Amino acid sequence: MGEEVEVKMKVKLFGVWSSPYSRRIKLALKLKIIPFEYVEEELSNKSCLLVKYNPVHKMIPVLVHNEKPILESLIILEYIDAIWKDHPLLPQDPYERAQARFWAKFIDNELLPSVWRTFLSKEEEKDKTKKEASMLLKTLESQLKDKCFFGGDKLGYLDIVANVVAFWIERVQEVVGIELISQENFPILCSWIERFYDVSIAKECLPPKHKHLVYIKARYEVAHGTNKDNN
Ligand SMILES: N[C@@H](CCC(=O)N[C@@H](CS)C(=O)NCC(=O)O)C(=O)O
Repeated sequence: MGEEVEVKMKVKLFGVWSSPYSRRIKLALKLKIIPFEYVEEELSNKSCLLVKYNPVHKMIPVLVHNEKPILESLIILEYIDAIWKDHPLLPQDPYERAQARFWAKFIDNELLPSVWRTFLSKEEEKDKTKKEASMLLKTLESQLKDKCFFGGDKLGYLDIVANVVAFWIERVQEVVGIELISQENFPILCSWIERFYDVSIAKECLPPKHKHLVYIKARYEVAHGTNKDNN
């Protein structure tokens, strides 16, 4: 018990409830059964601690382990996997590991910006941006081949990175009214999403749907310049 408390004191996660990036870290810590203290940040009023730990970008998530901050969700996932060896997240094979890292960067640097562009696009650009995002989603889907998860039989590193595809895109498209992922167009990806949420820890980590939809709507209106307060 004493040891448990001590470990708990050592690991802190600074995050935001709605962030898919914080969710990656929460999910990894829970899958590895690592006790941690969660600190909810307010991005419009960032805490001194967040700014102290991440003075360069002042962004969440930040993992603090033994008072030392680790930044950037993909780097934090690798750190967690390197420190806590049980329930490995990254593949053990060096080639597979390199592949997982490649696809994680693909999601963050290519797929997500393209999806966001589609959701924010003007009427005349919608078809073009949607086509581009769909192509990138197809490319990602092709990585599943006949596997249950991107990581193989078990939910792993790339599944955690892709959690944003599993819940965020689905919810944003509901708010925005642009259908990017459907059972018809992406049957393999949709089956993966179902399997993802059959994992109880992954389901537990989901932001509450109604609260999340309200939040996405407000963010979308601001980003799209349609918020009444902005006019
Ligand atoms: N590349 C970063 C992205 C994290 C990110 O975008 N965090 C957002 C919240 S979802 C943030 O902290 N934004 C700070 C701000 O809006 O000032 C990661 O993977 O950790």
